Amino acid sequence: MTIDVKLKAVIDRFDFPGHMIECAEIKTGHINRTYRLRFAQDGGPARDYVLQRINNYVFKKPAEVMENVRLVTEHISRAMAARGIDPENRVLRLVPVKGGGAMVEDGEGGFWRAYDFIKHAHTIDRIKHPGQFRQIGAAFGQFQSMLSDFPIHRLHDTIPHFHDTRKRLGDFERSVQLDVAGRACTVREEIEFIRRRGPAMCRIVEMIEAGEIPLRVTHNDTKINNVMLDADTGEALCVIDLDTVMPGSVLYDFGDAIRYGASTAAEDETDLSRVALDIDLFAAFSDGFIAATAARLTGTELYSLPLGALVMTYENGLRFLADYLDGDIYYRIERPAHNLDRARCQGRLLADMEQKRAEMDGIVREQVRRWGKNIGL
Ligand code: GN1
Ligand code: MG
Repeated sequence: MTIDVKLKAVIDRFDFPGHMIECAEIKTGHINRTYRLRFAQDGGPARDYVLQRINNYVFKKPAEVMENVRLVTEHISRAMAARGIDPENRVLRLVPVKGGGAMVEDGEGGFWRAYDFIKHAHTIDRIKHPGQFRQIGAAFGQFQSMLSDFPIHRLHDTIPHFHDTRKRLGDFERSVQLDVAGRACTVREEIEFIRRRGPAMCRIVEMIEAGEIPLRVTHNDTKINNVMLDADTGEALCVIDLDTVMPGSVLYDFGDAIRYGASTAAEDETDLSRVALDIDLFAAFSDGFIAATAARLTGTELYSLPLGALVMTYENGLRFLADYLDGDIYYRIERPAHNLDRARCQGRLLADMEQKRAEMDGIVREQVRRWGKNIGL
């Protein structure tokens, strides 16, 4: 095992038991740098950990990210215990740093943290069958429901205005004007696609401002690969990637999960004829999510869940396109036009959701009636 000396120096500062026998990079996320480490202990079984360098271009205040993670994981552990569930292997657990704390500064401006790897589990990038997506819906729904009594004022806004569509649109227009990579003239159609939908897509922001829907503790990055599934049973074990847990709308969590998981194609599919909303997957996720949250959400929130799917698809499309215009500085890319491919794919998916909006609304109304009938809706 050859390993970078700087990385080794970071690893040595965490209080891992035993000695390291493996270190491999995991390349799933677009933001943080992530490694899987394996430690052997004399006489005991090997144990796995996740080591991550927090992207401090994206997260300007890593200490605040860590505090949010600590508070939220502690709260969820208590909520599980109160419900008779053993939190072991179901909640992220931070590895302590030698001498205290949970974060290492590497002397070069990098911040690192480590978690126990959720045992006997994996993540998936594509849904195989609706039942699997229903489970993931239930997991994100329970996450929401277990945090419903969390004192929201204690959370830091780790990325201010993260899902503020209006602010995102303003930033997008600035990227178009600055055009630092000289690409704007090649994506006129995509820019117009975003602009035409601007007013309608700011609806969630308006609802929050008008007090029509409340702020809640939300995950804000509910891709399916942010849930660890049991390797044998496929059961959803643990919600991960808690860096963007902040005050937000439940519509964002529902919507981002649908955007990614209920698409018939990958987020960066280049053959747009393959990109559509799979309505059966939509119904399955929605069923699991609404079953877990109906008792806690308001009627307006529940009936507006489909809007969340459209807005999150729109917002991710505009963010990918803005990053393409900015010269690919935010998301990790694997090919030159990767961000443009991602943006076009989101556009196609959104156009399909617009066609299927009435159907989505009908499914949610029926599920709310079914799951909400005991709560007077
Ligand atoms: C980023 O790191 P990852 O892949 O979980 C991004 C999300 C986007 C997503 C698009 C902090 O998430 O907001 O929806 O890519 N996270 C951040 O795939 O910007
Ligand atoms: Mg992630």
